[in-house]
Amino acid sequence: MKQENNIKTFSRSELCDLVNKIKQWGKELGFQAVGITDTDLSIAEQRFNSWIKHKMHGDMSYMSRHGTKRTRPAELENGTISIISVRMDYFPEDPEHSISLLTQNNKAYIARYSLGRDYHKVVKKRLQKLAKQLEQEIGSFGYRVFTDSAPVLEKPLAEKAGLGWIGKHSNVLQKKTGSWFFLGELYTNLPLPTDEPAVNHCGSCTQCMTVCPTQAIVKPYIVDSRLCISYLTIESKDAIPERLRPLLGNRIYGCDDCQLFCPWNRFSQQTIESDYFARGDLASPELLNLFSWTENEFLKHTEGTAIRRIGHEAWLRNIAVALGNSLSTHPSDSNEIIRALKEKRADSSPLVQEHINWALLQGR
Ligand code: B12
Ligand code: SF4
Ligand code: SF4
Repeated sequence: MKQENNIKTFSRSELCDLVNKIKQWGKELGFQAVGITDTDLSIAEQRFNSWIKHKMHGDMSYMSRHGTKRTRPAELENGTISIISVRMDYFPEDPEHSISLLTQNNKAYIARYSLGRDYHKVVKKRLQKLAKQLEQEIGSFGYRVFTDSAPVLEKPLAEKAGLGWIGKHSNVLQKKTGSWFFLGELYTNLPLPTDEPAVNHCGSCTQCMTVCPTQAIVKPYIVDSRLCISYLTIESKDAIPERLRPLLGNRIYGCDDCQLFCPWNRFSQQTIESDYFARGDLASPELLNLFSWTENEFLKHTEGTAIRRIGHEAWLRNIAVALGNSLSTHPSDSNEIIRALKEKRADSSPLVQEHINWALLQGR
């Protein structure tokens, strides 16, 4: 915990007033929803352990490394008894444009969450402000802020805090706004009254499972990362398994299909955060242009975005696969693509060369 534990004793009504203020401040700071929950994640813990046991985290060793700290918040931050869970919307454009991009073989599809400023920075900064505001109100208290930055089980916490339910695609979504939002948390040692958990409204729908290009949602609510395009293009440093490459289409960084076609996302709103608007030409970029970037150009164009984290090698690996897919589906556009692939092959790493060789074979 960041601060000494120095809290006075509050009455129930003082705590209720405090929660109302926290929610109000959260909204003023740009969070679309704020909820409170306790630290009991016992059901999620069993599900999480089963997911790890079945090795569905692939090579994300950070998911299995922390023992029970992820599922028992007080083991991660001593003294934690209440968690403030927040939601920040990020969808930057008209969803129809995103859907239409998926069918344009000369364009690249980049997950919509990553087109603007890296959310880790934006959400964390706002949460720090929320904590400071709370501190001004009640004096020093114990807290720590997170957004995808430590072993925290963000989705089950958000569901318990009433922010939305975990859908069959495993993301948190809400009836009025869909799922296009980030989550963040403020762990505290304050005995705050908790909100009611969200109720599941997936019903008999299985749309996300049907549209998933790689069938990564192996059962309702269970995503096998090893099949998920988000994992293959962002988290994995290795070769993309050959049998999955044709299924990636033009998705070169992350994937949104399970959300793009979810009926509840019909009601989603475009974000009001200009930080999440697409930088430069990232919203509908040409594959060949992105493939031509040198490492320095890659670093320059992706500065401040989450995309930068994958590095230039994985970037080229992913685009080579998309170019191969373009060759196989639209052979008439092949000359320029073949030339670009051959040119890049000469000074690429063995990993990228192997993906380029695969791509060239798709044109035959
Ligand atoms: C690891 C990780 C990934 C991995 C694994 C995905 C996954 N499903 O876990 C990969 C790289 C594939 C990934 C991809 C994406 N991610 Co991610 N990811 C995480 C991370 C770091 C941990 C998630 C985790 O704990 N997974 C462990 C498994 C066990 O959890 P789970 O799949 O959710 O399983 C739970 C439920 O399904 C449920 N469950 C299981 N069985 C059953 C059965 C029943 C009946 C029920 C009701 C429930 C249930 O219990 C499980 C345990 O809680 C979080 C940040 C964080 N620290 O929480 C972000 C996070 C989940 N990711 C996020 C995002 C935005 C994405 C992408 C959309 C990015 C993109 N566009 O490419 C995709 C979505 C892919 C998908 N369909 O899940 C957001 C989601 C926001 C939201 N609205 O929910 C998070 C919360 C980051 C953030 N701070 O905003 N991600
Ligand atoms: S992100 Fe894409 S690959 Fe992953 S589960 Fe969703 S639709 Fe499937
Ligand atoms: S597509 Fe259907 S099943 Fe999947 S999360 Fe949305 S409502 Fe639930």
